[in-house]
Amino acid sequence: MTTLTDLAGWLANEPASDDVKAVVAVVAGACAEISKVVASGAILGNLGAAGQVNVQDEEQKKLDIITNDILRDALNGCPLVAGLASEELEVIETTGAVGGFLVTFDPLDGSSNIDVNVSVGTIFSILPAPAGVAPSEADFLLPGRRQVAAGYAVYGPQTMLVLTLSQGVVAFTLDADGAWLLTHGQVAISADTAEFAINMSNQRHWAEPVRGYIDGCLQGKAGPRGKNFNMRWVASMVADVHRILMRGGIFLYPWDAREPDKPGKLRLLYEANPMSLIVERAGGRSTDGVNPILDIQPTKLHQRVPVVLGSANEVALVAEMAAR
Ligand code: AHM
Ligand code: MG
Repeated sequence: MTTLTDLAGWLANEPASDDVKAVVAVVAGACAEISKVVASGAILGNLGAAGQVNVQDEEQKKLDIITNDILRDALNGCPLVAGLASEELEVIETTGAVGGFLVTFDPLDGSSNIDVNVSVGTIFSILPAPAGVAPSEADFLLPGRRQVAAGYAVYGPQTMLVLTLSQGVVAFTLDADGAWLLTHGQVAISADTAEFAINMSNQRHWAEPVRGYIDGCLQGKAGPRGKNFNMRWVASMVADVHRILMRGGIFLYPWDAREPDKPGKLRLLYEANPMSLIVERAGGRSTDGVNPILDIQPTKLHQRVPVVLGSANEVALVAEMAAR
């Protein structure tokens, strides 16, 4: 059997700064710990609802809180992290450190899938912290292009960690001893695809460009696209995006008329920005329908955004239809 490079070995040759690498290693360690807790499920009595809602008015699962605490404790113990923001926390938290980095995260994405043993994940983003002062909320509101690293862990049949630091996208698989081993040295998203991921039950609420795009896919070979499309929807963004990184595809969580004042379901800082950086670095595209997601200037911590990402040519077509 060939020996696989572990995370530390890979980081040693990555051109990013040692400080960024150290923060990535801390997050990776927390994800390995989360993987164990998630895998233990009912054995540790961790499934089910926590009996409270988060800042977005969503019911929290016990594991949302447990995983949030694991990441929060790990980051608080890292002197290179000045502040953190989580989908599960109402406000930012400072650690007492100054300078270094800010970390935003969704500790357990897809948590509606936990109780039915379907893949869930952790998504994170690392941003530069202001120098010389403790960070405030405004310091977190940086466009996605300012991210110095982003990644996610997917807790599926295998636990995997997907990372981008200074360039490219790589993926590690967690072994039985808790080591992250490099299994995918260079991840690239195919430019074309015949597979889309969207929650079809919202079809009646979509705006015209998305309706028109999906209609074209559904008409198959006889329709305007001239080919048959397949549909996949895990309802865990990490799992849907992971599939796209492994074999191409397009993922859409568009604006819809159910809550006309909300620009989408997914959050810019915890979900859309890190996933968009990963997708672009793997050769794919990402848009809110009008602009590249990575160019959006955030105005609020828990800001939501419509998301269309994946295979470049397919995402370009949706953007073109939206511009018509
Ligand atoms: P969460 O962060 O509270 O789990 O919500 C985000 C999830 C995404 O992972 C997924 O793409 C989407 O919500 C699923 O939404 P739906 O319930 O419409 O299928
Ligand atoms: Mg989420």
